[in-house]
Amino acid sequence: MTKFVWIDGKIVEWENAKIHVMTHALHYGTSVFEGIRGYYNGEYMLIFRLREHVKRLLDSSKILGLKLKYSLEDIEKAIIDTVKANNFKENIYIRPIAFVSSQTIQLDIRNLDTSLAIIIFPFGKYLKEGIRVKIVSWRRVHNTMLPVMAKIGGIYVNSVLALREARENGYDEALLMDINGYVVEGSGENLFIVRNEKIYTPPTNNSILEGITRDSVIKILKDMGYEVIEKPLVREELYTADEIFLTGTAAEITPVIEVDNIKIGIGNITKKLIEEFNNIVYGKNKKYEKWLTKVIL
Ligand code: PY5
Repeated sequence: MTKFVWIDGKIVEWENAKIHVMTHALHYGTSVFEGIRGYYNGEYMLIFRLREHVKRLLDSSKILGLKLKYSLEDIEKAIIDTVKANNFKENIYIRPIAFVSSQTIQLDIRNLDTSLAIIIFPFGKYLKEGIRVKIVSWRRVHNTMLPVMAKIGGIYVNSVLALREARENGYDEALLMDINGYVVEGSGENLFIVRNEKIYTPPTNNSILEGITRDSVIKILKDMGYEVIEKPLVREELYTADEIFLTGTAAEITPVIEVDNIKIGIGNITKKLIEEFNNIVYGKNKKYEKWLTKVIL
């Protein structure tokens, strides 16, 4: 359905957005990417927290050591141009990806070429409303092993294996523990729990991706008058939680209804938060308008 893809400064037709099999990133996972949502409100497209996503793409590139030829402003403009070119009048997902594009087996990437592509497609729900999760046996790679704060392609093998284990056991999503046995995040989502009216989420030094939805949700909850505490979480705190939800660009705010076969209710805080989040992303809350980039189609 997508007509146009942006690649290295040009907008090309979907069929022509191709790379060679010897591309470095295909062999070694040397890519960094973003996932961004665009919400269509019937009149125009609202891109959620575009600047923060592009900034994280640049930070990920810096951590991996990719030399991008484009500035923050260049990439923002390229994304907006690609949104306009495709002209989707429905909700979309935006996937910018920078990757080592040289055709070589060399591991030394210092002098290799980097390409940037921007792919856009219509996108609805990623997970169902109310999911069953399993704390899987694969551990989240520790940030002394790989820089998990960067959204690097290769690191996602960790998520792929975790999700496969959960799905093969009949669950919808995986939760991973870190090397120290703290439950830290989902295969593609950050974790929040509500216990005794307080809200907890693992801190960024717990080998998590520093989610932009996580940051948004912390701000929204605080504005709603709740206390949000960043602290490591053990399995038993999840089993005895009043509410659990996952956050992410794809997952948005997804309530968890079961952890390892233990039932958890969808409570009022989660419900109120989802309602508030939906208002915000569709531009119905003036206070958070700064999070939205309006694109007239
Ligand atoms: N943790 C991991 C491992 C993630 O992959 C993601 C996002 C998040 C947390 C949440 O980050 P944010 O709120 O900034 O999106 N995952 C991607 C997404 O687009 C890919 C999912 C398939 O949601």
